[in-house]
Amino acid sequence: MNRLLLIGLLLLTHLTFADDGYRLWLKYDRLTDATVRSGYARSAQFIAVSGSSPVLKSATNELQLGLQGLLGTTVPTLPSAGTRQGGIVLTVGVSGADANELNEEGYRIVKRQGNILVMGKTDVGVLYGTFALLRQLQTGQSVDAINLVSSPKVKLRMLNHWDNPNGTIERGYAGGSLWKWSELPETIDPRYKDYARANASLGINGTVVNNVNASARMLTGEYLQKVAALAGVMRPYGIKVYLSVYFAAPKTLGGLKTSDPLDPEVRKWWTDKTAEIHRYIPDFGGFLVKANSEGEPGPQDYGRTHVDGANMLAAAMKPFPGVVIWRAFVYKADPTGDRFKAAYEEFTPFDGQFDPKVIVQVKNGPIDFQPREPFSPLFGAMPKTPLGIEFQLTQEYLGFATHLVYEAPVFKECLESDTYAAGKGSTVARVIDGSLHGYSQTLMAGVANTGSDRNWTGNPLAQANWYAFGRIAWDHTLTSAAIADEWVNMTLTRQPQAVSHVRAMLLRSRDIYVDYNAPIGLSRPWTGVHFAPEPWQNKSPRPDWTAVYYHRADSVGLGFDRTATGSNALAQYRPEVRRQWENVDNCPLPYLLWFHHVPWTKQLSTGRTLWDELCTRFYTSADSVRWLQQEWTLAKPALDPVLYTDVAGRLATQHREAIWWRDAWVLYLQEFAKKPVPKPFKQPEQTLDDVKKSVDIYLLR
Ligand code: BDP
Repeated sequence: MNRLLLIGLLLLTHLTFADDGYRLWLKYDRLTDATVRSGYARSAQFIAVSGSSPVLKSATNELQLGLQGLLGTTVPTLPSAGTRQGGIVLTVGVSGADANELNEEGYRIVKRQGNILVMGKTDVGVLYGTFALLRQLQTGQSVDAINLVSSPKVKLRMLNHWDNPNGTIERGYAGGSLWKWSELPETIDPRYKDYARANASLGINGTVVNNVNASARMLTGEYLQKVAALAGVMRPYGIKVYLSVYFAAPKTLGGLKTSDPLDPEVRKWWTDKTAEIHRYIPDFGGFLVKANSEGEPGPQDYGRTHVDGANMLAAAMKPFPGVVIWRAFVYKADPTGDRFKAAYEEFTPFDGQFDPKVIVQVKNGPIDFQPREPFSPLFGAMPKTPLGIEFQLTQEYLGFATHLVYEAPVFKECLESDTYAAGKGSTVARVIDGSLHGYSQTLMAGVANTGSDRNWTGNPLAQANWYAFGRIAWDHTLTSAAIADEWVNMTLTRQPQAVSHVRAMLLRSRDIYVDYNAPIGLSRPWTGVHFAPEPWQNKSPRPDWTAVYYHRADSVGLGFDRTATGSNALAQYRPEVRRQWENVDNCPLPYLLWFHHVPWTKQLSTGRTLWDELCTRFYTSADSVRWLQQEWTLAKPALDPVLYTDVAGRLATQHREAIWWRDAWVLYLQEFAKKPVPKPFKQPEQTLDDVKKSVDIYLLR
């Protein structure tokens, strides 16, 4: 009996204290520093809120929840502050100087007449301000003279879920879909609300709930009811719901003879369907379309163009505020072509021809979410078309849920690249936020890394990528380090030493991964599952679905010549950009093999030959995973033990797999380079055949 009691108690302690990661960065654990806590408590004696919209209710509830957790006291809510001081006042509607610098979703937080005022032009602005105030408290900032002004730089900040109606997720590594389609609309999982809270805390205001490889089923009345139920949960958090659509739905679902976008019956079908969607979801966000890409149907099946397809949907959307997001991720099986050039070739001729409701969504790089890519040349080449950007949070090419890769530097690197589209300073960020070409439809999308795992993202540290995406979509000038600091403080620990260890890990993680995976501008060393090393892979119905197509290793050297002597993809960039990359002698190393076929013996800017440089990177990066492990251990005393152990296990696996990658690359490339592994590194213990066998086994079904 006593034993049982003891086990029960132990279990209870475990349940109470173990951090399962569910609360993400909205943990609101009690502040341990009593002075800080009582300082905050003096400024948060009440919450005054005039108005009762559902969004304001969300703000008030969140503030109460947060203060209750952080301060340990229940804070009363009043309809107005009256003459009282020492509280937090949520106010919709700003005028005069307060209104300056604020757009419709922005907020201003000031200390005035003894109260903290959270103001916005709209209730959603106040909601974002509330989360910003909570962030200040969570990260231990003073609120005595608080003065914050912030407005989102991009209008549509959204997650793209690649979730299927059968509950699976394409490229999902954190369990099944969040959406329990079979239970909807009757059963509303409380998790939907927590998802909405997490997104709203970052300013994410849109969610595409289904896969771009869309099922027509999502457009049936049955599913629209389910989607409407989700929209009902999202609405009080300022989030609109969008749908990916299957272009051939008029035929497969509507029973028409064609899905030709110029056919009157097809146009009517979409017009009626769009109206029907709005009967279920009056504030529907819009459509996301993958057309004529990787086998998906599209207007080209009928001899029509992307413009015909997109504008047809835009016409159907005309009576409503929603948008049509048309993806530029297209490439054809062209044995002589260069996949790098495909999207630019297909889309630039249409610049200026899309309906104003259309936004063209472009992946950050020209190929496909590789560990490191140059920015897509489309960003510098479509001044008359609103372009949105698409990043991938789910780590399809970044080691799934095992390897640690903090992606803020991936986003920043692309956004800070200069396209020179309108002279120096024409960064991708300024194209995307509309300031360069003056468009008002602006969009940043992240392919979600969320799933049904209790901690949402599989690897608990991958939550930082969701967080970073949202923060950057709101304000692309935030630094990777500042975002990492916020996230670690809010999510893992506020102990300064531990924060600095974890911050260091996050900030170096992407470069470490790149160096054992695809260093110096290599890409796609894998085919099928996008995880195991397969640089030798040379068989496929399409040349651009082999690994050798991308790295072009031969007895002379390595890399894809995209200069004028090769595919000339570089000609798709402005001359200023081209000049940075076209000369093999001064092309920055991160992009070298993207643009040049470099001899093994060529001396690089580091003083090493290409072969030696590659080996140095493969070996030191695999060793650096050990460093990640050490940093994690140093942070251990300040971390939740369950979370610590979870991540420690993943890092150990990452180390083993980094060596797997290193050996695969070194042994494979050595066949061409015919050189020894340079000292002090040692020749791998296994042979190329050993590694190939291990990969074959990994890929066995
Ligand atoms: C590729 C993925 C594939 C997606 C495609 C896309 O492997 O699953 O459907 O991108 O973005 O990276 O459409």
